[in-house]
Amino acid sequence: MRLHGIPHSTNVLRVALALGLKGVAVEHVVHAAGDRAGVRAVSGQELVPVLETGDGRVLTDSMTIVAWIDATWPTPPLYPADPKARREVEAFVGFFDHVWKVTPNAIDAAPAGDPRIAAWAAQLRAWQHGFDALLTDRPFLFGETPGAADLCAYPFLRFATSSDPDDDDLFHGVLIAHLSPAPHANLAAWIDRMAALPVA
Ligand SMILES: N[C@@H](CCC(=O)N[C@@H](CS)C(=O)NCC(=O)O)C(=O)O
Repeated sequence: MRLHGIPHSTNVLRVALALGLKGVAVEHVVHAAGDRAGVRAVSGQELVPVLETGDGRVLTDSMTIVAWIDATWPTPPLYPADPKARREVEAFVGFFDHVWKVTPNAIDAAPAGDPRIAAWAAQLRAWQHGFDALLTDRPFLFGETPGAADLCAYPFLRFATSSDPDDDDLFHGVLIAHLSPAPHANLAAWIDRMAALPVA
């Protein structure tokens, strides 16, 4: 299998964590962030991650790939077996990708001084209370073991506590500027817990 990415990619980290938890090895193909020709040649589109599964399939979209990994290597499970519990995790993933992520992207796209930025930033700070509450009395967002919700959110929320000095991605700069775990002790401890997980 080959996993196509770019340096510091949040969405690629989701897949690398899923493979790491499953103990599955992958060959990383790292493209320059500014040159997507190789990604386009493999997948017909420009976003990473792209996973070549080794049997002729080419998968795109990080959480689609995570669901495929979970179905292909069921142990340890990333989605709950119970259908209602699975639906809750899928709803979280939908919220994160189609609601939460819109906010830092909007800040990133807005011109400096845009009056809406303060409200978006306040929304990002407020959502941290929700993540912190989900982590009350349990180590991971939906239970005792890391799962799809954790893989989905961690690569973004980790910017509350750490960043790579070589990472010049402006979107990540928005996360660094507007996320802060203080006073969210559960969230900060979860970020540390997630950072210790194996990454393929
Ligand atoms: N929904 C996609 C989003 C993928 C995505 O936005 N990837 C970023 C890297 S983390 C990217 O390739 N961005 C390039 C661009 O926006 O031109 C997924 O979850 O995989």
